Amino acid sequence: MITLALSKGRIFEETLPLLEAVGIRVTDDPERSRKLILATDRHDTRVIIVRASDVPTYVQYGAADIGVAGSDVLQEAEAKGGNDGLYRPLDLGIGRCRMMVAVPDAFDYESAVRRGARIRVATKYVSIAREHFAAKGMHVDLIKLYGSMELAPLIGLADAIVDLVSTGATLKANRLRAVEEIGAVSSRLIVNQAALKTKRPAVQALIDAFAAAVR
Ligand code: PRT
Ligand code: MG
Repeated sequence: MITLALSKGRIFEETLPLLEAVGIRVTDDPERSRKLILATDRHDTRVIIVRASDVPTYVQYGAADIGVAGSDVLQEAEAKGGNDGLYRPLDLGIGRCRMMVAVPDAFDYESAVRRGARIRVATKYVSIAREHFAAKGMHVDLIKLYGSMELAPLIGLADAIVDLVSTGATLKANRLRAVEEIGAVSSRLIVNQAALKTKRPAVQALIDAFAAAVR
């Protein structure tokens, strides 16, 4: 049995066409059913639905053989010192966005940087943010949030946020502007290193098929 870990929402939706190209059709719909283990038209392949930030954990421990995770999630886990036992063979080119520093339109970030001011930054990506500001030599107080980062500067919880931006519509709607890019983000295929040995033919065939589907 091959177990593939995905998260609901954009990763699932953008992975589906790739899976079809690989020759795997998921026969359960996670948005309609409450099932967390989804069947496919291959009797030896199943899909599990987990939180986006839990995908690397499932694959790392071998509870899933393979998974799809955002490079943001992988980078954050790595900065925390995790991700051992994970092999990252492929950029799937889906879930593309950018990790950005953003501030309210009225906040003069550039001047705060010049003055060496200590600012408060709210983010889900505390480790990535810490590395980014340390590299700039900036002193920041980091506030960990689990979602809706865009709200934090609007109600005085923070001066700035570190978050993902794709169209920029969310920033615009909340009168925020991006002031710095931390890096480009896309989703990666991740593979359990032990499964690559013990289930080599099936797992390697899947990696090759995904690579062909991406091209
Ligand atoms: O929602 P949940 O708390 O369960 O988990 P999650 O938010 O981590 O999962 P999900 O499904 O929202 O995101 C999964 C992955 O999608 C992320 O880890 C990224 O790798 C990738 N991805 C790509 C994005 C975006 N683009 C994105 N735009 N994830 C989130 N966003 C959010 C962003 O945080 C912001 O709130 O969309 C908003 C901005 O979008 P625009 O288009 O208005 O700029
Ligand atoms: Mg989300």
